[in-house]
Amino acid sequence: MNLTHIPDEHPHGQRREGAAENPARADGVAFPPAAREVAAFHARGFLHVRGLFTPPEIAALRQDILRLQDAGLLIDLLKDADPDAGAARPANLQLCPLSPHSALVAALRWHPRVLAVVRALLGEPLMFLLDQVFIKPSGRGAGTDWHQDHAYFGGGDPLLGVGMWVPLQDATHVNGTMKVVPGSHRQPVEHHRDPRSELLIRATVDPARAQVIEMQAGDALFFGFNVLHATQDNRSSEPRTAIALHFCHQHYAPPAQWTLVGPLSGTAAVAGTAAWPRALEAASP
Ligand SMILES: O=C(O)CCC(=O)C(=O)O
Repeated sequence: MNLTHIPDEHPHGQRREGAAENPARADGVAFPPAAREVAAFHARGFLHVRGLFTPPEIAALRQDILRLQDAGLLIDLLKDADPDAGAARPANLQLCPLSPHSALVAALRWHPRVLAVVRALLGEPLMFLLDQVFIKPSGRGAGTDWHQDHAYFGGGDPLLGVGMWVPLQDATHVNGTMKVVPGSHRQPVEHHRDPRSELLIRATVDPARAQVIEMQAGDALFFGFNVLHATQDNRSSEPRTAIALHFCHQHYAPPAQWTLVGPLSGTAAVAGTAAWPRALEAASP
């Protein structure tokens, strides 16, 4: 695919980093993505799908994540960054893997609309790799610096994997939404340790290449394992929470330390597709 023909403007109205404040709301594409939108994913490396989840689904996920946060299960990836800063210290809270702690999240990989999008992007048989949650507390929530997920995963064919990022409230340029570098999915770049954290790595990106993806609760952003992405600080008065699930094609060939779960198709899917409505019903008040 010739990346030199990717137009500068995103066709769905997402703004480029550095554009004026109060940008037009990003609108993404409707479910199910059309063939040309799948082709755009392969050209750019990402796809913003609007309204993939219903408000009750998002509410149930939010409630379940709050339960895990209240139980003290999330760790602060920046806990050693600035020990003298006290309560105002920047924080980037994470729990990974997430599904061992949540039957609802464990069923999310079987959500029929999720599987339909991932199948359209990667083909079959599909496998599941991992899931996690990120919470940026209000006011002091620190963005996650530029990186490619493949740099963490350390193997496999990155073009055969896709992450799904799901904000559990609207995600804006104020509360720390996702930024991506269109077309970065074919080229691994060098990463270095993020000096703020024992666990994070980061890459250097020219901000002019970045696109800010603003999303409404219920939307999902799909992006390839080598897409350069980052989130912004949370400058709002509410926490910003997002969960991320990673899927791959069975031919992904991960390094030995990873265990793929699946396939999420064939006979397993017959039982699997019942998992989401059942878990949602059990989790709903
Ligand atoms: O939600 C965030 O702040 C970071 C998400 C991220 O970097 C990822 O899902 O790989």
